[in-house]
Amino acid sequence: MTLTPTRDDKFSFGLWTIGYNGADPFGGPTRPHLDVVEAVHKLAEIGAYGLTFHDDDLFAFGSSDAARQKEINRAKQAFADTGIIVPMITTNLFSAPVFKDGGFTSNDRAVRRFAIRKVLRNIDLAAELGATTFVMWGGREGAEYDAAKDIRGALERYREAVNLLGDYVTDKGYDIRFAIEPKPNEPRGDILLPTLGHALAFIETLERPELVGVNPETGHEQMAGLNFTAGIAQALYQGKLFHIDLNGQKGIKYDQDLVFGHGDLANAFSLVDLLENGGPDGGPSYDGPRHFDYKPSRTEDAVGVWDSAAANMRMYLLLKERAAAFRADPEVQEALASARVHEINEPTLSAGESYADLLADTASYETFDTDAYFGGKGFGFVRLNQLATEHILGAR
Ligand SMILES: [Mn+2]
Repeated sequence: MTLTPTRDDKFSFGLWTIGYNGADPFGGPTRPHLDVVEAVHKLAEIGAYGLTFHDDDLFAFGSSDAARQKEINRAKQAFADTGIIVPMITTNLFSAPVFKDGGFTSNDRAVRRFAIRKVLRNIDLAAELGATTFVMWGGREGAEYDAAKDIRGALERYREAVNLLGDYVTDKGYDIRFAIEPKPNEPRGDILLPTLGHALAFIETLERPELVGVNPETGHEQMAGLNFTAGIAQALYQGKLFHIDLNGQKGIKYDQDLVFGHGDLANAFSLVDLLENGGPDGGPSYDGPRHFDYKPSRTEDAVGVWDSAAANMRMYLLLKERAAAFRADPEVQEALASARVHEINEPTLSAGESYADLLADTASYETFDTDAYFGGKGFGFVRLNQLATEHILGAR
């Protein structure tokens, strides 16, 4: 297995990631602006296949039509020159002051109408550039104060907006699906649809639920103290993993956007194992972009930016190689069998068996000796986890 990224690995980066200038709430930029043409050429050079962006990453908010078109044309030329594609586009409904109380769910109706128009314009651009996924991160859709936001009303407005977008892509015949990106907080005190589970439940209320899935981000789920791999497994189980944002986070604190694997390494390993080996035939369970939504730390210079971009891809490939070694290890296979991991896939009732049959089965209850059943024998999960950890460390 090679550790050199190729286009077949489907690694993509947001323009706002490599283009992050280092500004944070406590200090200004530490790096100059990164031009899109340079970004595209550099991404092609290091082995990525895709670039993603918010409208405002490419052309400043409020740009004239001519200025907007000029930047689109420059980017298109760079895509044509390098073969870099645009798998996903997203709309910025959070930076401009007009969105200070949100876009789709601002208490102000005129802002909500403006927000939908901004998204529709960007969907047209997505279709023009061949993007098939449209991500919706509602960073300002939320509140700091319970009395300031009618949550049920806000969810209804969110639903109204997403239903309208579904009508739009359907009427236009666009090959575009939507992916909601949950986040619990930051920049708002509390954000609507704070976790993957909230988003999955919301999607089922939509008029076209088949058009809408999720774009979970490692750090966002971990900010809520949740297990990212387990959440991704549920999104896959429900056929809703439309896109994924990979990065690193160290526990419940501000959104760190570290390099993938530089946060919870063990969870990053189980995630890559799930994505690459969790399919029905033991192959990949997800075939979309491996998209990095990280930030090169504010301490880094231009060399550090590209070193960190490359580090994301190398971490993914290293973990993919480690996961393959884990799966191929006979001792791991024996430990998995001994831990009875695969037995969870056996239905609890036999084919054709009813609850009446279960009630009539005295061995299942009346004579089932719960005290003696395991005979003191354990599952061996710790041994299995030790083997996984040794593979992560390269000790096996
Ligand atoms: Mn983040």
